[in-house]
Amino acid sequence: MKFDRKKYRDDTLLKLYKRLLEPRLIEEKMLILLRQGKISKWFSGIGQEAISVGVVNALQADEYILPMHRNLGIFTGRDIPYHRLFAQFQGTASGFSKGRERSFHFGTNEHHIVGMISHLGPQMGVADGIALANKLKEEKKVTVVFTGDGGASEGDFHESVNTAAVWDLPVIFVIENNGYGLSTPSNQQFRFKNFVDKGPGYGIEAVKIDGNNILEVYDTVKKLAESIRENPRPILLECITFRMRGHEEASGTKYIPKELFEEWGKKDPVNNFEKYLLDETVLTDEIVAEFRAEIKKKIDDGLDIAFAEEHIKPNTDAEYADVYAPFANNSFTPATENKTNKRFLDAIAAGMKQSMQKFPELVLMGQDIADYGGAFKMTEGFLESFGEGRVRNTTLCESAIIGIGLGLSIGKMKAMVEMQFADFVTCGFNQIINNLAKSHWRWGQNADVVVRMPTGAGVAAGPFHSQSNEAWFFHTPGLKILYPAFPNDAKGLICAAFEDPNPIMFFEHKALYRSITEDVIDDYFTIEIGKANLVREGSDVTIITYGMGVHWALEALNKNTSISADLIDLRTLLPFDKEAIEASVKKTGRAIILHEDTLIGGIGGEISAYIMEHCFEYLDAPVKRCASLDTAIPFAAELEQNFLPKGRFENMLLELLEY
Ligand SMILES: Cc1ncc(C[n+]2csc(CCOP(=O)(O)OP(=O)(O)O)c2C)c(N)n1
Repeated sequence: MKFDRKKYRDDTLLKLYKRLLEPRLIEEKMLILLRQGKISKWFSGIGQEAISVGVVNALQADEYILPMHRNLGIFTGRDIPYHRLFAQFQGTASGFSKGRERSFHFGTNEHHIVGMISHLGPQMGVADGIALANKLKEEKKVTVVFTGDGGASEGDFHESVNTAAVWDLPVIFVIENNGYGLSTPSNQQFRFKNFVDKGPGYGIEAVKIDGNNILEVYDTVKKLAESIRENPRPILLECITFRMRGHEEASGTKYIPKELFEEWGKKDPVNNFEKYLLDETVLTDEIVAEFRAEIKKKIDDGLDIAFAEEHIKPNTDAEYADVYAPFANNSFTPATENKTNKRFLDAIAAGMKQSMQKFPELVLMGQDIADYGGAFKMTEGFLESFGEGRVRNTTLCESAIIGIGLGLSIGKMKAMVEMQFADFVTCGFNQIINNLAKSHWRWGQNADVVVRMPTGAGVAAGPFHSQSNEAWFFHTPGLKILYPAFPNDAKGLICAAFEDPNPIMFFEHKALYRSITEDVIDDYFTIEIGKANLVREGSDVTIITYGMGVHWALEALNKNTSISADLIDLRTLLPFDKEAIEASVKKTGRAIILHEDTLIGGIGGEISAYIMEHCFEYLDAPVKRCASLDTAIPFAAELEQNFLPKGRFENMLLELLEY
């Protein structure tokens, strides 16, 4: 291995050497502890350390790094106290995730590190978001994100690199090409020869280096970072390396030819650099011994502290307390009661506009939302008012864009992501369910993202432009779901959504956009999240519904004026207003839940169960559910009407009253 020290001084070389020893010595200790049964699992980065160590030392301390499972050197390089790292590995309290997460799956803003989620690829979208925040604030910072050669097969790689390319985001995508993804060799993973070949395909620069050569990594990243800070753009950095141990310790290495270990053993990043420095007389045997002893002592001291720490005592209240980031949820009362008659769509747009004025850190993202004004023209005129930095036309990359939302939060900004149709959220599902929803609970990072979801049927648009998919999110702790039925509520709730620092799925029924109007408060105001609205008051039955269901129920009640019903518009589905439901059902003794979504696994099931458990003694009849057929949504208008519950609701309501 050839080292070129360029103009780097001795102390720089010595520092790099010492930094390189840290992950190696920690890992050697971990392997012993693993054999002794003192730790449970270990993903080894032995043989690949020069990449992490080169990268972290080439960056400024406040530049974010998003490492993967073999990048211990990033964590040591940011001077995380060893005992905290070890506590994290052991799942004890002085780690970074209150025992909720494993080894490297945590972030720490104090150290400007965002750890991975198991799914690997989503990390890259988050890096784009941090880079976007830096770029919008003109902070001249670079963000570095890691992926393996296997993880780079994921769609997230494409989406994130492509979006970074189009938006000139200051990100270095480091690909640690170690030839394997678990047991799968590269030739079963991809056909191209080098990742650098992908650079021109995305219209960006790409650089390939020897990942085992610490000086090459350090020097390359230093130069790239300097250049990117001045001239923001993404760069692919392919680091050729090899994993000297199994995917994780239990999985062995039988599937890798022995010769490869021999060949790469000779290219060991630590031994080679050590030899080079000894030859150059930068290093002496005494210094080697001194560094090793010092690090070993640090390791032993850290382990003593971490192992002495008590196991976490479960406290259910504490577990629940972190599901959401704290939010006062106070309603903002409007300055005046002045109102203007507005359509549903215009009410939301008005709320968004006032939120953009209130929060200069709020960024809107979505396909065609800029010049074109969005598929439904929700953001018409926004570009002119707020500029292309904050009103962003996105690539057709839902996953990357939602990941960018989380990255913006890490960069202390706020995001709105418009799904062109709620149906397309499937392509960003992973980011919502696993990243946005869980990151506060996992390591205290909120995801200040509102995902707007134009939803619902009734417009004969077929199976992929009409779905009601709120129930998919209802089952995910950490999300909030808002679903207004009236223009004024829509405005108050969209403003509340931007106030709330948590990830919010905001459902807007497309068929309501232009079909209903209401007097909407002109000034900025919010409606409390989690509070239902009693739209009609009665005594014989409780109708619980939301969205279009509220209008169907009103139609049925207007037709059957003799029915005395409480009509509850939930407005917030998660967390739903249990008190309002309980109070009403205890009064009426009968309940029917109506929703446009399909029946099985729908929100009605949960509400019904809640009523059974909490109001059983008050019920005079079984709780009914009225929902769409359990099929996909058909295209032909007649079939669609048959699918929807509207035509069945009145009968079910009458049956319930007669029970
Ligand atoms: C979406 C997803 N699919 C599968 C896995 C299981 N898995 C974990 S690591 C891994 C291999 C990753 O290979 P690579 O990205 O090359 O990184 P390396 O482990 O070689 O460092 C696989 C298949 C996963 N974590 N996430």
